[in-house]
Order: sequence, then structure tokens, then C-alpha cells
Amino acid sequence: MRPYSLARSLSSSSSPSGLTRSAAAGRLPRIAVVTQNQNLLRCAAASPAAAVAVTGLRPLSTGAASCRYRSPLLSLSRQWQQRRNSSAAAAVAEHAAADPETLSQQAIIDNLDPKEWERLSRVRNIGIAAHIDSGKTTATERVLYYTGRIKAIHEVRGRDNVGAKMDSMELEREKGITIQSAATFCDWVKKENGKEEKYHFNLIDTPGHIDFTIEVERALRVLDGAVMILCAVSGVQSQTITVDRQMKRYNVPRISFVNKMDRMGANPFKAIEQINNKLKIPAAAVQVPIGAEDEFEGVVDLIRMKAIYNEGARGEKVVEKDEIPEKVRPIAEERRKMLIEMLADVDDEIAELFLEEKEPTVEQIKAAIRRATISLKFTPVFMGSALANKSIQPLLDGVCDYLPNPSEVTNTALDQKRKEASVKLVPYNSLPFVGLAFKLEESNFGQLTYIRVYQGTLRKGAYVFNARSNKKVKVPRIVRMHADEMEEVQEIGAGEICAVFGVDCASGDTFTDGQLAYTMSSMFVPEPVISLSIKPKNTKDSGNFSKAIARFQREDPTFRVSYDPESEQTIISGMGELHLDIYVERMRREYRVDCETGQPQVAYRETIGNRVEFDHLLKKQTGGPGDYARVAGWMEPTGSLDENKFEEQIVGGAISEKFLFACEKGFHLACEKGPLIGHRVLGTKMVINDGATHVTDSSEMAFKNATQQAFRKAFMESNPVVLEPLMKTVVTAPIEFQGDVIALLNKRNATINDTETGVDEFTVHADCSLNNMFGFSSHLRAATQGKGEYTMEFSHYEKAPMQLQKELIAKYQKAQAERHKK
Ligand SMILES: Nc1nc2c(ncn2[C@@H]2O[C@H](COP(=O)(O)OP(=O)(O)OP(=O)(O)O)[C@@H](O)[C@H]2O)c(=O)[nH]1
Ligand SMILES: [Mg+2]
Repeated sequence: MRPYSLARSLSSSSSPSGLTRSAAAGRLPRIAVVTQNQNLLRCAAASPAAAVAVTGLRPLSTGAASCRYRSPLLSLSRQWQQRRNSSAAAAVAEHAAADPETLSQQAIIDNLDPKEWERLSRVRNIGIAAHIDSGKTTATERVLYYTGRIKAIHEVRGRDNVGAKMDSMELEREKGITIQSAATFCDWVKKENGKEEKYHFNLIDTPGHIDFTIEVERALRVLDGAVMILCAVSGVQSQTITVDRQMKRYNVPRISFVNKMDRMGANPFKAIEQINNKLKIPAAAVQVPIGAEDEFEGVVDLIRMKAIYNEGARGEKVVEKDEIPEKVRPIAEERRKMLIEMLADVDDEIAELFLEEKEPTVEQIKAAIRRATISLKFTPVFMGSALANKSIQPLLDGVCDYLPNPSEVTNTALDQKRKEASVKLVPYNSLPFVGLAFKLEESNFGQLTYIRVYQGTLRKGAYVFNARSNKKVKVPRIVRMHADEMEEVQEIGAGEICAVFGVDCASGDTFTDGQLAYTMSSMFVPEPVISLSIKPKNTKDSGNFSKAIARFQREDPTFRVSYDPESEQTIISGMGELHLDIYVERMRREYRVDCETGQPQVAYRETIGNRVEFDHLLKKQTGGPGDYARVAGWMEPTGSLDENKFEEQIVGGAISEKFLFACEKGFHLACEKGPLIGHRVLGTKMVINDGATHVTDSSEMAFKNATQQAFRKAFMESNPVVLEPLMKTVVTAPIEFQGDVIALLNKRNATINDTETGVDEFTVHADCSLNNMFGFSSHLRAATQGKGEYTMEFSHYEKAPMQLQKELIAKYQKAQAERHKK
């Protein structure tokens, strides 16, 4: 017999449970089909008694933490157990590398050391993500208070001017928005049926503004679950749709929380309907409100049918009552029925009970919600008011009950030693270490690198290898972050999140113990769409200016910096005006550098028009060794407006491999600065199929230059086009301004796609060219007495209007001519 439960792993391999986070971000989720047997096991996890009754299995370890079941035959002496565990772990790791497809997540869980299971089953790595201003930071502040991490609650934009804990940056507090995501950890004691269970949360509060979307992206890349917050009045908003896309991209299960139940016009059921219809995720309420707006008192838990209220100055006391207020009972009963019906749609066990017209038990409902949430088929919807300190604690119980622990999420990596074969990562502390650096931050004590440990243990003083640079580095300090404070720790186990000091790397680098050559896929980084020239007002500040620029660039992959040698200007690019404004402001505050900036510029692109053949000869003879390179072939559109492609189809060695490599380099250089208006080229392919080499005069430089020249000539002959970014724009304002807002959008040539009218607000969805949207925020403010809001997100590149193309080309040519004159 193999030392680990192979039989189990093979039997469940055809229907792996859990959730696969694919190595290639963006792949469709491989959602598990849970077998009948596993259904029972999972259900057992929620109810020990039920497990014994149904499966005849018994808990391996005793005590409140136990949710694992093994056959009584596996009960072994402790010493033997330890030995068994270490060899079982090694065998699982071997299986995970050799044949990941047949290793089920359940087998990984089954072979966890019982102590490890006890630890991991109580860990939740979660993110809070939502539209701007929906109350993420306000809710997180309550979480920190109720878990005892902070001693007092301070509000975002509060009158005491202290600001919420997680918005620790001065600018965040001043503006009342989150700019950088912040990590923290806390312990939540869940009380159920008189029992107390302590859970450890690693939590990341993310910004809602689209300009800082990369912060959400990288949080979701490494977290196991998320809380999606919605505003009870506005429901699904533009950024809800963006974060929904991001959660889907990384297969992150979520629970939903309808916040702001105290606001006028609050309607949680509208929000639920929108999750179903707009986000296309089956969603149902697990609570209903008792009262609404300023009479919002608490919620009814639909699963246990209990009324839950908050008492105490800050709602710290949770009071549960069996009596449900009469006025709420009908809706509670109706919504409970809807919940069970919806679960029957997404869960086999509830479906069976439903068909047999049997009422599922509380345990069965909870187990079904957990299964369906983890397999991305459902989201349970909680509700409350963070600001009014109502119903946050039941949400925390929901995180424990329905979001996965780190061992329940499948994470994969690519083995560089075996042609990038996919391997599963196994969250056992005893195995070789694999971790992902997902965020960098400069602190007063040096560079902080946030790491998610996927496998093995990260220890203080140990050496780790950067899989990208192959550099070995020592880990001098490990800390757990609490917003801007930190707590030092000696080691961090598999499945947890920490930050380390003194480890130089880039965001997205994989670290291993050095034996494994694993890399984890990088995350999706959106392209910047806006740029401006920048320079320090005083030349004496150049040193600090460069330092700041280098730091921001390292921390934020959507903030790019380039130097234009022709205009001798430093150009910064980013996701929007606010994004760049924030960096200019941070430069002033944190580095004392006042900057001058140019007008924001749109990141235009260029693309080839039609297929053009070329045959270009570069030949210079000026005494001594000359230059000689001939390249021939054709250029054509790739068919999609993204990556450029280079191909060689040389037969007979007319150009050697070394020189072809130089040609490819020349091609990519030429694409960086397009011939038409000096902007990056997209969607262009170059094929070289012939050429000539001179014995003494040919060089890599000559071939690189020849390719660039050929590129420019052919590109200009192809009827090239200027492309401009189109933005998905969503404007929301009080109804009385609808006419003015529409007129404002029409004036900017926007295409209006949809208008929704709510109780007192309306929302317009439109496509606009970014070029037409400069200064829109101040016009909107003026037109709506400051009450209108808008968000803008890059959608795609499209051919710019002819007139604009002509203007841009003329401007570029004029600037070029002037430069040549100098
Ligand atoms: N009425 C009401 N207002 C709330 C509630 N929760 C938060 N707010 C207010 O909404 C505003 C935004 O709250 P934040 O917590 O900063 O929202 P956020 O989602 O973190 O915002 P960003 O990080 O900027 O996206 C603040 O003025 C809060 O006081 C609530 O439950 N009810
Ligand atoms: Mg916030």
C-alpha cells in the first residue's frame, strides 16, 4: 500500500472537489462536480453528528476544530502517525508534480497532518472589493473593532479627523478614498450552538476607484475568497461589474453584503436581483432586514430563523431572539423558500430533498451554501449597515461558514525544469517552500514585499530563490501587516500571507526553496491610457524625483515611466487623471518635490493598414569596415489590435540566426515608437523571408537598423491608422439633472448605450473617446451642483476620426521638423 490515501485520490480524481485556480490566469474555472460521497463528507464537515450518522466515519482529531473524518482503521499511534504524515506529504507532493490531473483536492486535504488541518481549516484569506464608496473601509473598521484589533472606531471623513485604520495614507484620509489596498489580520470567535470557534482572517481592503484597479487585481490573485459589498440604494454599479470580472478571472468565491441599509431608498432585494441578472451569479438572501432606512433595526437569519440585533454603543453586543417581528415574518418565510429553491438549482443534495418535498435541516442548508459558494455556483447575500454598526458580526460568521480555507483552493504552478509542465501546489508546511510576491511597498524600514505562501514554510533567516532572476536571498525579517503597523513573526506556514523585508524583487515574482523551479503565473495588468510630461520645478530636486519615480514604478505595474529623447521629457503614464494626480501629489508630500506637468495626453496607438512587401538594403561604405544588411519580406495586420508579431521564414541561410535575432530586436524597437505619430504600434506582423549578408560588413547592428528602416518605410506605405482609446463611461446623478448630463455627453460625441432611472437617481452608460473626456469632471460637477459622479474604464482601441488623425500627424511632423532644424 502506498503511504498515502492513493485509492481515495484516484477514486475522487474524476470528480475533483474544490476549485482550481488555473496557472494561466483567465482560463475558465474548472468547477468541480462533487460526488454524492463527497457531498456527504462536506456536509459532515458542517455537522460532526450528521457525519457519524451518515457515513459511519469518525473525526480523526477531537475537539471543536475537528472537521476531518477518516476511517477508524486509520487511527494510529502518534509516533507512527507523524512518520506516516511526513511520508504521505512527500508522496502527495510527488503525485502533485507528476500527475496533477489525477490528484484531487480532497486527497490533498485527506493527507494533511491533523494539526495542520486544524490550523488551516480556521484560516480565511479574504478581500473586500466593491464599487467606490460602498463602505469597504467602513466595514473593515468594524471588523477590526469587533475582533479587538483596534480599540476605537474612526470614520472615513469622520469629524474627529483621525480617519479609518486601513486608510493610513495621509492623502487617503484627506480625500476619504482608498488608494492602496491595505492588509491586516485578526481573529474572529464564531459562536454557534453554545460553542466557540476561533478563526484567523488575513484581510485586504481594496480601493474602489477604477484608477487603482491593479490593487484589486493583485489582492484577488492571491486571496481565497472575497466579500463583495453593494450599496443598498445603488445595487450593482460600474465598478461592481469590474470587480466581478476580476473575481471571475481568478476564480474567487464570494459572499455578498448589501451595505447602507440605513439609507433612504435602501432595497436589498433589488441588489440581489441585479447580482442574478447583471452579474449572472445565482444569488439569494440569507437574511432579510427588520425595518429599513432610519428604522433599520437588524436582520432575520433565514437559515436558523432568528432575529439578530446589535446593542451597545458601537453595536458590539449581538442579541439573538427566537421571536421574529410579525411584520417581517411573511417576507422571511417567502425569502427562505426562495433560498432553498435556488440552492436546489445549484446543489444536488438540496435538489433531491426538494424533489422529495422534504425540508432540509439547518446543517444541510449551510453545507449546501458552502459547497455552492466554493464551487462558484452561488453567492449568499448578507445585509446591514456598517456605518450604523449593524449586522457586521453575522457577516463574519458567513466568512467562516461559506468561504474556503486555503487547503480547499487548488493552486497550480509551472515547472521550469519540465517545459513548464503544470503542477499542483500542496499547502503542507513540511514541503519545499513556494510563495508569490504579489505587492511591493516602500516603508520607513526599507522595501516590504508581500508574499502569499502556497506550499512549505517561510522562515526568518532562511534563504529563498527568486525563480525569475535565479538569485538567492536571505529573509531577514517576516512581519504580519496591520495597515501601516507590523508585527514580527518567526515563520509563516502554507496558506498564509505575510510581508518580508530586505527581499529585492519585482511584483509577481515566485520564490522557492531553490530545489523546485516552479513559477506561478503573473496577474493581468491593464495598459495605461493616459500620460503626461513631468519634471521637477527645481533641478536640485532631481535626485529625489528619480527616487520617487523609481519607487512608484516598482510598486505599481500600471504606473509607467519613459523618457522621450527627442523632447527630452520624462513621461509618466497611468490609468487615469486621478491616478497620475495622486503620484504628483505624493511626490510633493513624501519626497518634497514640486513638479511641473504638461497637459495630459491620450495614449494613442498606431496600426498597419494593409499588406506591404519590402526589400530593403542598408549599405554604407565610408572607408574601413562598412555596414551591410539586406532584409526582404512583408508586413501585414495580425488581425487583432494587440501584440505585434515577428516571424522569419528564411530558407537556405540567407541570414544567419544571430542576425535574425538582431532583426527581431529591430522590429520590436520600431514598434515602440510608431512612424506615424511616435506612439506604440499594435496588431502588426512582420515576416522576413529573404536577405543577404556581407562577409565582413554585416553586423548585428546593421541588421537591426535595416529592419527598423524597412519597417518604417513599409508601415508608411500601408495606409496606417491612428487608434484612440475608447472608454466605458458611467455617469450617475440625481434625476433632475438628467437632461443636462445627456447634453454634456452628447457634446462630447459619446455613444449612449443605456439609461437606468432609479428612485431619485439615474445612471447613463456610454462609450466615449478618452480624448473627448478631458475636463469632464469639472463640467459634470458644474452641471449637477457637485452631485454627479462618473467612472471611466478603458474598453478598447478604435480608429480615431479622420480629422483627429490628420491633426495628430501634422503636429508630429511639425515637431519632428523643428527638432531636425535645431
Ligand atoms: N449611510 C451609510 N453610509 C455609509 C455606510 N457605510 C459607509 N458609509 C459612508 O460611505 C462613505 C464611503 O465609505 P468608505 O468606507 O470609505 O467606502 P469605500 O468602499 O472604502 O470607498 P473607496 O475605498 O474609496 O472605494 C463614507 O462617507 C462612509 O461614512 C452605511 O452603512 N450607511
Ligand atoms: Mg476604502
